[in-house]
Amino acid sequence: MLKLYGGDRSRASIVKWYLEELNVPYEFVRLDMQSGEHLQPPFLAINPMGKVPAIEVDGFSIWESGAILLYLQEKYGEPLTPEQRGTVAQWVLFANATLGPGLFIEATREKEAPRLLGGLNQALEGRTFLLGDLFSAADVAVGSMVAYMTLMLKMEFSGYPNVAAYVKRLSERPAYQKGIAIPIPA
Ligand SMILES: N[C@@H](CCC(=O)N[C@@H](CS)C(=O)NCC(=O)O)C(=O)O
Repeated sequence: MLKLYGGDRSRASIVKWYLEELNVPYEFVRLDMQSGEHLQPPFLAINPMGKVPAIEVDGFSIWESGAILLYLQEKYGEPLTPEQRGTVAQWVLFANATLGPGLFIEATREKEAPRLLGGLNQALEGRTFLLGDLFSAADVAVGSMVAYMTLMLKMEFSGYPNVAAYVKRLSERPAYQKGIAIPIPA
């Protein structure tokens, strides 16, 4: 069975959400990160960087939440066209390399928020999900980032109505509730 390695309140929730969406059976291996279990040889053999999340399946292991999402989409998700795959990769990379750092780093937040959230708001115009009607790993990557912003930065998206509606829509999904488990205020 697929093993998902994570800690309490870690980015493993992102992967958990997507595994629940895909209905893939998995075992959650909770590492005691307080005591540094993620820095011990057994876990370093899975991820030499000593970071979670990581997954192990059929003797194969992979880490970095974005890479894991893309792998799971390819292995268990609906077949996508090359253009859809490219678009999913674009949003997953945007979530982890641009949106997260731009908004979680206090020094850049004020400058980056209008541009990044404004752009996301525009991209969501007339769309249910980032690929249109099809839910994908892109929504897990971007959706979990905006959910974390709601929870950790107490951000509200009142100036970005499409983003606010999108976050609410995602948070109502049963798989989100099992994985991320962050209530989004009404
Ligand atoms: N870019 C990585 C970030 C991984 C990461 O920083 N994970 C944190 C937990 S959320 C971690 O393992 N921290 C432990 C440490 O740095 O010692 C990803 O998205 O997977």
